[in-house]
Formats: sequence, C-alpha cells, structure tokens
Amino acid sequence: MANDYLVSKWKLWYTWFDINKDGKVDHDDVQSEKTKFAELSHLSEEDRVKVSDNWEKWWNEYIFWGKSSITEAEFVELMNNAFKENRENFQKRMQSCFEFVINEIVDNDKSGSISLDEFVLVFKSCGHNNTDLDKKFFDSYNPIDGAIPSKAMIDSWVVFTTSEDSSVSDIVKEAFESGM
Ligand SMILES: [Ca+2]
Repeated sequence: MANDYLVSKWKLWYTWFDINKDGKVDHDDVQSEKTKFAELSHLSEEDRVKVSDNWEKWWNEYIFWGKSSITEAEFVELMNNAFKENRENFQKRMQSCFEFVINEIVDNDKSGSISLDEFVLVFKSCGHNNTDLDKKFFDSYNPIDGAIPSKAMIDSWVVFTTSEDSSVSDIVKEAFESGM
C-alpha cells in the first residue's frame, strides 16, 4: 500500500475529475472539458479534432483505466495496485501521463514551454475560473521569460502523483490545498 501521504494526493487529484460537478466521474466530464478547451483555444478545425482525440486517449488511459466511469475508491485502488506491483513501472506510467497531456495538449503552440495563457486555458476548461489562484500556481514554478519549461511542469506532476516523501517540496499539492 502506498503511504497515507501519497494516497491523500491521489484523492486531491481525483477531486479535479468531476468537471461538470454532477458528483460522478464519467465520460460527460471528458466531453465537458474538451468542448470548453476547444471553445477557448481558438484551434483550427484540424487541430481541434486532434486535441479532442488526445483528451479522450488521456482520460481513458490514465484516469479511467479503460473503464467508462470511476469512483474515488476505484481510482485509488487502481493507482495503488500499479504502485505496489512495480514502482518503477508506475513511475514510468505517470511520467508518460504528464508528458502526453503537457506536450500534446497543454503546450498549444508546441514551443516546449507553457505560457500563462496556455496554463489558464486548461484550468478554465476544467471549470476552475479563479485566475488569481491559477496565476499564483503559475508563479510558483518561477517561470523563465513568462513561461514554464514543459519539463519542469511534467516533473512537478510526477512528484505529486508518485512521491511518498512529505519532506519533498510539492507545489502541485500546495496549489490544490490553496483551493485551486
Ligand atoms: Ca461528472
């Protein structure tokens, strides 16, 4: 079993998935997120289809674990089973998870870094409209020339989802706890 600290972070992450706030995490949440994202991102029709497919893939693989909906208990169990079975593979899985979402979706213009606009866009697509909190979270990465290197953002989310060590600084956890 992963320790309580890591489990508590998986639960924090899970609170994000009910995008449409109906008390369930299912395909309607994916629909809601990708529709909002497409609306706000001003993508070409071709890119819109691609990003929409990427959202589907990402949710199915990393959030739903191939199921059609998921409860918090199921999510924690699946994460924990994978973690227990092979920590190295679990680490790799989370690395791929955040490489995929950050490189293929969040980094809209494929510059290798995440601007404040790109950052805020994702939060808004998830129904988080407190831009002050998003900006505070963005600044906690100490952006360089107004952007966060994608790798720094990927690393922070991998720490958030894999580290059992509460003495390791965790800016994603802090952002969740600040009410983001
Ligand atoms: Ca929902």
